[in-house]
Amino acid sequence: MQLNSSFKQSESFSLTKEPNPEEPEVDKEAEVTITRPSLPASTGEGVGIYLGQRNNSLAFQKSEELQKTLLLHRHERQLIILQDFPDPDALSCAWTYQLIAQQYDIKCEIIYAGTLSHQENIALVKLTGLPAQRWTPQTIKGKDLSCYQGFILIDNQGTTSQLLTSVQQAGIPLVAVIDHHSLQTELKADFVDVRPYVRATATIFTQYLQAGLLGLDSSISQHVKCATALMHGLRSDTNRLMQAQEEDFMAAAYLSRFYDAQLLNAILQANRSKRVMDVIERSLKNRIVQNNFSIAGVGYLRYDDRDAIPQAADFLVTEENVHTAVVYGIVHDEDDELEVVIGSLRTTKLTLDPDEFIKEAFGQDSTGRFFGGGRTGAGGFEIPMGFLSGGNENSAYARMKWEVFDAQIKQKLLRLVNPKDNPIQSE
Ligand SMILES: [Mn+2]
Repeated sequence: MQLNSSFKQSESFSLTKEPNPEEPEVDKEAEVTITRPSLPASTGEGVGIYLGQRNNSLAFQKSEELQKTLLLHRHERQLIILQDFPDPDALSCAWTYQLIAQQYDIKCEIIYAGTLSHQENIALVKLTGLPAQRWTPQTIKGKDLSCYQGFILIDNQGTTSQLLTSVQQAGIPLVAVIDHHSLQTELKADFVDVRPYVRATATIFTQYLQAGLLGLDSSISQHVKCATALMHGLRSDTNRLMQAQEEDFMAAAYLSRFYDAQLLNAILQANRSKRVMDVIERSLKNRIVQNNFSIAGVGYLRYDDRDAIPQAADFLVTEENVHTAVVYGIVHDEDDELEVVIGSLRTTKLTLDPDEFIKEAFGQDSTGRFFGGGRTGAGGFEIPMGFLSGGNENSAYARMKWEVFDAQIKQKLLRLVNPKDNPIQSE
């Protein structure tokens, strides 16, 4: 394969030649749930540079391994499974994988069970033509899965997807896992590249591109759009590069040769819907502040507006004397009477590990699975309501149900926020 030769090139890690000057601002983070990214914290320049070099060689090694895996799986059909509410990092990487795999005559479908909720994610998919499809747990049951020979997990390890069980039950083998959240469980796959110290999966995928797995070409519109999507993913997982480390900057520098700054700007300019604004308003009205934590329950919201929760948390954490915000609500899917409590945490406190905090606050379900987790600065949780789902035509019942969940979540949070206080009182 002609790709082999390009592995030799170290040129690909050199600096950009035609930088795209415009750096658009404003970037709201899309939600990321579950799992943890432990971080490295390089101190001192020498250490940083050393890590950088070592990581480059790991990146090359992993790229070679991935290429071998792709060769073994030529002519297959594969499913790329994303988390239920995919974020730009996941979406852009899945697309990149699809384009890389195409060269080996591997046909991939990118699927997710939930919805594209954040206005920027909708804009990303629309404006770039990103080929992701929504398959609900019902849809997948009606599909003939026997035509797929493998599945891939990208930017997740299967713990945040409702589709995993169906795919496993159909006997489809896991071919590859590429992620930057910390390892959840031992995963049996032909190819595993899980690097928790990397801030975005988009960085890992950009390194594959640099290693020659796909030669980007600025004259191919799809490549430009994919590079733009990767840039968006990278920026959004690093808080506009503010939490980026050397590797992420190197990746962004490489992408800057190909991405379309105007297109990225258009994606970032996507406006919030009125309903999202209303949820943010509710979070402001309902918040209680204790010990620099701002906590707000926002009641019921529609499935499509789920992303209003992290956006409200992003907003609440900007208040003076607040370092951490937690916003939660009951998200309901009218179609199948499904209800789930969804929450988001945002923190600017360096010593607060969102993953630890959420795991400690909410614990595990009966199967030992945590209700949530996080990465640097952000975390999320999902608590299924099971038997208590639905029945909301009865408004007294709906209100009572919300009050119980609201009180329980506050208790659990305040126990950590304010261990000595009577946890139920609010200020
Ligand atoms: Mn990510």
